[in-house]
Amino acid sequence: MPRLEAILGDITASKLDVVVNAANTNLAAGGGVCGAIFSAAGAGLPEACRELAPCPTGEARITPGFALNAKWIVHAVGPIWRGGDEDEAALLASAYRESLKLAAIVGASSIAFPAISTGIYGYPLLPATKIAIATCIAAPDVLTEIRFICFDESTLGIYEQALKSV
Ligand code: AR6
Repeated sequence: MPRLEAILGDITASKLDVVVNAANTNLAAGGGVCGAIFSAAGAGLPEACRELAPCPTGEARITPGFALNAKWIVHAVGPIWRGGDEDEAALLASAYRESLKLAAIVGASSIAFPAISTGIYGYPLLPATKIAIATCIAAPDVLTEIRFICFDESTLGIYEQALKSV
């Protein structure tokens, strides 16, 4: 099982091998963590993303990290929350699982995730956190370190609580 931890921070500063972006299906720069990653990664990322788009919900794509400290960026598309009856849970789990798969394929050993779908896409934080942790526990063996980067104290509190029962 990988080492799982949650910290407060800005994912663009992460030095782990892979940074995960909470992307949209067009892999275009948006707001939230996606906008921050596009700004910090700089030139090259928009074009790399254009070549890989579209990325359906629940899937992921990988690009270099460009100006980030991370070697790679995995662009994972989580679901928009529509009340819970539109397969959101399975799609969110899939976004995490596909991200882990791509990271393993490039030989990464460490990966940083934001709380996918819980911002602009409106997924309730507690169930999203449980899905993130349950899916990451089953990561491919090469991934030894998985870090959840929480952008605010309330997100960190939920992750810390949920990680206690792992
Ligand atoms: N580092 C870590 N976490 C962050 C950062 C950061 N720099 N900035 C925001 N967060 P969101 P979504 C947190 O809205 O819900 C974009 O426009 C944020 O507080 O970024 O999956 C995309 O292009 C929240 O906890 O992603 C899509 O169109 C979490 O990251 C859409 O938004 C996710 O919030 C995706 O929406």
